[in-house]
Amino acid sequence: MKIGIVCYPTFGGSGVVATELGKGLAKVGHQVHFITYSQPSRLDFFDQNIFYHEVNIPTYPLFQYPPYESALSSAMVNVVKYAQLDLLHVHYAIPHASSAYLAKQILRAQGIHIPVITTLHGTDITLVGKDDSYEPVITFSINESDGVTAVSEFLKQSTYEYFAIKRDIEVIPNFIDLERFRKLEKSHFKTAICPDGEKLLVHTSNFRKVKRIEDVVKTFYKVRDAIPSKLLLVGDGPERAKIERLCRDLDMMNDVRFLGKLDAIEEVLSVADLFLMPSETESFGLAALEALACEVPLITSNAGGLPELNVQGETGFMSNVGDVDDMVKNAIYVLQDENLPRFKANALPRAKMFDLATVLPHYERYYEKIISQSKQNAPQNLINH
Ligand code: GMT
Repeated sequence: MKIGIVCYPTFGGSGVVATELGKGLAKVGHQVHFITYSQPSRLDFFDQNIFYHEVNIPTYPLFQYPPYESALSSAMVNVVKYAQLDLLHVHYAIPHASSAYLAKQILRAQGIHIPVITTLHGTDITLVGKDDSYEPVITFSINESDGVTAVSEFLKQSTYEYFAIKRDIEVIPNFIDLERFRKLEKSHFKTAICPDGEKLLVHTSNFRKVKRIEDVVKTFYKVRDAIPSKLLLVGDGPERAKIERLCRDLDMMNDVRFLGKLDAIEEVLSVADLFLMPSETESFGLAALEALACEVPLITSNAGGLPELNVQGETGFMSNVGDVDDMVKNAIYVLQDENLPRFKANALPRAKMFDLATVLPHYERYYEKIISQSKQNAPQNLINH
């Protein structure tokens, strides 16, 4: 198949999933065309089946807000036409689904039929999307997509709850490349960070409010009293300055390290003992899956789709959002020397259930189904590539 992938190329779960999916599809022989405003960070190599089309957004003094959606639709039209794509797969509803709808209509006027699949990732539905400013466009463009997928059962149900959706939504979970995300021999890192054999707790995110990083810090503050330990905070974003201040106020800077944005996240996870994700909401929790793949147990909230990933008492524990005391109690229990090996051993088998090799064929089957259904429904005079 020739597949166009549209996503946010920046540091964020939806862009990572879209990029890794494209790489996986290219590996099994599909031709993949990325259409984004900058090169996705995990796409820094040559592959004969991967093409990259940058969306050009001209500036003009009249535009207070450059019309990105129009530029994106035009890019989609050109790539579909000249690369003869079979399918457009857009990740994150805003504004990709509505831009794809416009591209589809433009192509239709030129006698070309292109099926569109929209994948919902989370904040496009649970936070930003349900805002009145976007809701009518989201509802319309989800209903007009030829296929819609969501990354968890929770997200599927939330979409039905918040929007008047009249169509089926297929749940295809996040996945993990177990060749990349695996426990590596990095004991020298562990010795450098934890010179006296302390336990290592890790949190990775884009430091947005929804991640509740202050709960990570408060949890660590109390765990550290019971068990000698260190905390690594990986990533960057709007909450960073506030969290640094909190760590200074709590006089914890000797035990907390901010690593900023880091590509080789698997190297840090390889030496971690516990991963913390106390999010307010989380449609799937890709970062927690990356931790499991590196054999790291989880302390998470029970929000959103996290119960579909973290198995209570097996791969770690879940607590109500904001219940720091419960997270502390659970973290201390998991970190006990007599318990930790069991939780670590349970992590990888759980991650294997979300192996790329299993989830990729799910996408391929869904693509084939949607392409064939939409061909049947398209007017006969339109060209199907
Ligand atoms: O979580 C983020 O801040 C990034 C966000 C995004 O939209 O890129 O991630 C969302 O999509 C990921 C991939 O499907 C999911 O694993 C994350 O759970 C989801 N984030 C939220 O729902 C908050």
